[in-house]
Amino acid sequence: MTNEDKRKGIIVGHYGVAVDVKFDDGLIESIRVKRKSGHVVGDYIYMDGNFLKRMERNTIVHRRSQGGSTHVVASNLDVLGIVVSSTPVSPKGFIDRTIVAARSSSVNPFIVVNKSDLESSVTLYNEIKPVYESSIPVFLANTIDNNGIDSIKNYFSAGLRGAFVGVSGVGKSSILNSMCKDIELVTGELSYRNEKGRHTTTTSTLHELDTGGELIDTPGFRDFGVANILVDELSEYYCGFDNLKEGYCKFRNCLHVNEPDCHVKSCLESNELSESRYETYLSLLSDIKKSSI
Ligand SMILES: Nc1nc2c(ncn2[C@@H]2O[C@H](COP(=O)(O)OP(=O)(O)OP(=O)(O)O)[C@@H](O)[C@H]2O)c(=O)[nH]1
Ligand SMILES: [Mg+2]
Repeated sequence: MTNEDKRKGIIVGHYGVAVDVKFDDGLIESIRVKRKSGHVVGDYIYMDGNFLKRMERNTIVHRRSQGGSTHVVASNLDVLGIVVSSTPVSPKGFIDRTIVAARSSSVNPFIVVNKSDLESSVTLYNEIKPVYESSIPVFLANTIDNNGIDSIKNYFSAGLRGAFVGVSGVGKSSILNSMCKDIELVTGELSYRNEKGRHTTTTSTLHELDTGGELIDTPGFRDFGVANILVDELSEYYCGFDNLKEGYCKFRNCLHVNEPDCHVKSCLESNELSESRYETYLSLLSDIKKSSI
């Protein structure tokens, strides 16, 4: 039997020693795997006898945990949805780090500001929108009256495959439930004590949307650290340098810190680049330097 004839599918759920595979004939089956198989939701697989074999990945999004270990969030994505809300608050720099992680994996990031029924989330949206909207899509939505949910569905309807990432409690699972009537993910109240999420979702799962496209719900985490990129790659992916007027730095591997004839620094001096965007870049640069030591 050639590889062409083997049963193929995609991993749609991951449960430690077993994965749920949706085969090309539409059937979903649970298949046992080794605990540290390294498979993730989004992986294309084929069956070799009773064994599941992973095919080469097109895209891989990595995340560094606070403990310093690297995780694969999902594979074979077109887009990555960064979900935030006014409560719980996401860590400083979270959006920028996640954008860099997505872009460095050739995955297009977008932002969803959820809980627009809360005035504080609308304020957050008004802060975020002018910074990012010229580079990536920024949506405002809520799952109470579902305002804004159709725009996210339209975005996916071209047949995109994406994943939602964000801290626990921002409403990733709730948005998925609102996007498709067949999806019934468990959602959880915030803790009364500190208004943080309770890590309700514990495994990643992939869902087909009835209006087109596929979306992976992922467990919330405390922060999204950038992994597997080099310091001189950062400015290529950083959101804020991409719309600067045409120009070149003297050195090809310029880090835009102290180098002479730096185009980014000249844009900063002429106020084309804001101080705060530049400072966020410097803090990401410092994070990446530290993590690569
Ligand atoms: N006010 C308001 N609350 C919302 C909205 N969307 C979700 N919530 C609430 O936020 C809480 C967390 O929602 P979840 O969907 O479980 O959040 P999550 O991001 O999936 O959290 P984890 O699975 O723990 O990562 C729940 O109490 C939801 O009812 C919204 O648009 N407005
Ligand atoms: Mg969830």
